[in-house]
Amino acid sequence: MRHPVAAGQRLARVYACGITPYDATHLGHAFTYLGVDLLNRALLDAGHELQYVQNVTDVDDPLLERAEATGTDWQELAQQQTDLFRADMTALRVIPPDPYLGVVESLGVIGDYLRQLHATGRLYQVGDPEHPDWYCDMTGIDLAGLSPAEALAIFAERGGDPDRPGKRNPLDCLVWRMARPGEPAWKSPLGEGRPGWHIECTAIAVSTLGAAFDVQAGGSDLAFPHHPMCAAEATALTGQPFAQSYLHAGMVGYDGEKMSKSRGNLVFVSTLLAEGFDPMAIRLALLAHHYRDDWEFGYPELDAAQRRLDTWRVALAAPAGPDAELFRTRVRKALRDDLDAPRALVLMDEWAGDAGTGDPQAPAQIAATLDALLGLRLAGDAGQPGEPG
Ligand code: 5CA
Ligand code: ZN
Repeated sequence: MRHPVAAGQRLARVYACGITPYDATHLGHAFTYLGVDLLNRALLDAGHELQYVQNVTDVDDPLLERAEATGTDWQELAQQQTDLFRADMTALRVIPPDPYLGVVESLGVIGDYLRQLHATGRLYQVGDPEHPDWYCDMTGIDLAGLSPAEALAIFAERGGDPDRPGKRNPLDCLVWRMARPGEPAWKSPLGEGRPGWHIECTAIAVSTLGAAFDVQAGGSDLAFPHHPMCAAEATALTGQPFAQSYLHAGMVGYDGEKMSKSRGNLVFVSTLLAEGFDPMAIRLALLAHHYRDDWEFGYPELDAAQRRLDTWRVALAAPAGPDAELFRTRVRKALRDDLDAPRALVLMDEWAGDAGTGDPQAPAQIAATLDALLGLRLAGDAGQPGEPG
C-alpha cells in the first residue's frame, strides 16, 4: 500500500530486511523495526509518498534446523512466528509494510532473476555431481570499509562458506542450493532446490521497488555481507545501483552479549506484553536509544519508560500547555537530524514540565505530534498503525 499525499510529491521507496521467523520478536528485532518506523514517519511527515516493502525469510537453514531440532513442521513454525511478529509490530504501532513478502511465495520471481543472472555469466556450480549448488561471483563487491581478511571472517560468521572447495572466490555466495533428501525443494531454471539467503532480498526489493530505490534497512549485522551481496547481485542483474542509502540499527545486547537466537539471551515483546507492560512503554524504552547505537537492555529501562509515560499522560490531560507549533518544529528538527529520537523525548520532558498554563489547544496538538512522528499514542484508544497524523 502506498500512503498517498498531494500529487507531484516524490515517492520514497524503503526496503527493510525482515525476520527469519523463529524466536520472534525479541527486543533487538523490535529496535531495528522501530528505527525503520521513525524513518518512514519522517518521510511521510516531509510530504513524501511512501512505498515500504519487507521480506520474511520463511525458508532458510536456521529455520529448518530449528524446526528439525524441535520436531516442528517448518512451515507451521514460520507461519506461527510470522503471525506473532505482525501482532507484536501492531502492538508497538509500527507502520506495516505492503507488500510483506515471503520467500516461498516469491520463488517465481527469484527463479526468473536467477535465469537472468545466469545469462550474465556470473553464476557457476560447486560441489559433488549429485548436488552442484549454484554460486554468484562477487568480484567487485563493496567490502563496506572492511579489509579483505575482516570481510572473510565476518562472511564466515554470518552464514557464508568462504572455505568451500571449488569456489572461484571465497566471498562468492550461494544463490541456489540443489535439492537434498528430506529438504524442501522447488523447481527452478537452475534445477530443483531452494534459494540462498541474499538473492531473496535482491529479487523481492527489485521486483517491488525497482532499481536504485532509496533505503535498504536492517540491523548493523546486515551491513556486511548481506546488503553488499544483495547489491552486487542486483547490479549484475539490472546494470543499475541497488539501494542508494542504508539504515543500519545498532545491536541490542542482554546479559553482556548481543541478543541473538544462537546465544539464546532473548527478551520477547510478546512476553513483556503478557506480563502487562504497556506497549507504549516498550516503544518509549526503545526510542530512548538512538537507532544507530549499540546498547544493553535492562528491566529498569522499562520501569523508567513507564514513569516517563505516566508523567507525560498527566501533562497531556492538563487544560493547557506551551506552544505546540514550536514543539513540533523542534521535534521535526531532531528527527531530520539522523532520526534523533532521544532528543525528541527530552523536548517532550520539557514540554510536560511546563504544562498547565498557556494554549488550551496545545495538549491535543502535542498528542497528535507524538503520535505522527514518534508513533506514541498516549491518549484515547490504541488506534491502528499505518495512520500517522
Ligand atoms: N531474515 C534476515 C534478513 S533478510 C534476518 O537477518 N533475520 S533476523 O531474524 O535474524 O533479523 C531480523 C532483523 O533484526 C535484521 O534486520 C537484524 O539485523 C535485526 N536484529 C537481529 N538481532 C538484533 C539485535 N540484537 N539488535 C538489533 N537488531 C537485531
Ligand atoms: Zn535481507
